[in-house]
Amino acid sequence: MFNPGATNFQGKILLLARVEDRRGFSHLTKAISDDGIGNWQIEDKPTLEPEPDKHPEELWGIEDPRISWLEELGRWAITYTAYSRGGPLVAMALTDDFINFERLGPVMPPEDKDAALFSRQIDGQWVLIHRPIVSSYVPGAHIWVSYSNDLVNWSNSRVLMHARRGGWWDASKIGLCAPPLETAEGWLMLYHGVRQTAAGAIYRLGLALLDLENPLKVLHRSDEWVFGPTEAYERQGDVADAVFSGGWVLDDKTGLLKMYYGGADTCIALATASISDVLEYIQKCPEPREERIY
Ligand code: BMA
Repeated sequence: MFNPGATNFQGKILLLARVEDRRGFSHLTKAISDDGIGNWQIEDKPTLEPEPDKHPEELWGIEDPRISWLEELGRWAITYTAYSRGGPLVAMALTDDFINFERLGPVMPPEDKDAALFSRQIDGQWVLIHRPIVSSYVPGAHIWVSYSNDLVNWSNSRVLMHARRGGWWDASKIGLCAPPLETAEGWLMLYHGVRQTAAGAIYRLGLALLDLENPLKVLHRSDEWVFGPTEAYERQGDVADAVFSGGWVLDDKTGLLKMYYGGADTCIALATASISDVLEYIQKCPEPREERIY
């Protein structure tokens, strides 16, 4: 089990975990805990399974969910990677109860993943963050946004944030982690950056802060990674040296941010931070400057 999405649900914390079966295909299984720390009730059957007969794009499984509570709809949206014959793509499902799911099907063609919705409409439109692999003409994999009126048809796609190049920790490939978190200071964005080394890739996490009314405006971006593999369960496993988060949950009363993440594509772990510390940190980070990127 690894790479879960996370949300508040009926006063508890619900994770939708990626479970990889022995064929190598993934499905999603929910786990619920009162405090989000211990006593997880893990469903003994898959909660959301690939349905390749009805949804051919789910042929080789469904992976890496992100969960967004959509204020205007009063429902949760789950964006996940469907592993199709043509490569990974972004699919979406809606739910009221995490028992029944309304699948909307593919919303982005392959190759595309690491998608999540902003929790409310901006200027009357839904906004999706995603990470297409665009073309061999443009090096690197960058974070994009697209806009929609109906959650199905997406357009007006543009780059939100570029992967850096050269020696940076987030050179060549970046992607959204947990859905952006709305704060008074802006949308807090957690993303992963991939560094290719002689020994393989290292997946680490960084932060950015986006303007509340124009999320294309990146106010601050961390130059340094803020979370990386250090513990044995993050350094050793199916994929070494990978921390990969798909969900975080803020306790409004205490200000404690709980970040759930996959360790080495093998286990699920939890890290916490105080939201005020995180916001203080990101506001001290520089504004992104393109000349520093290229
Ligand atoms: C990414 C995704 C994640 C995975 C990570 C590290 O590309 O496929 O599911 O956790 O690689 O292997």
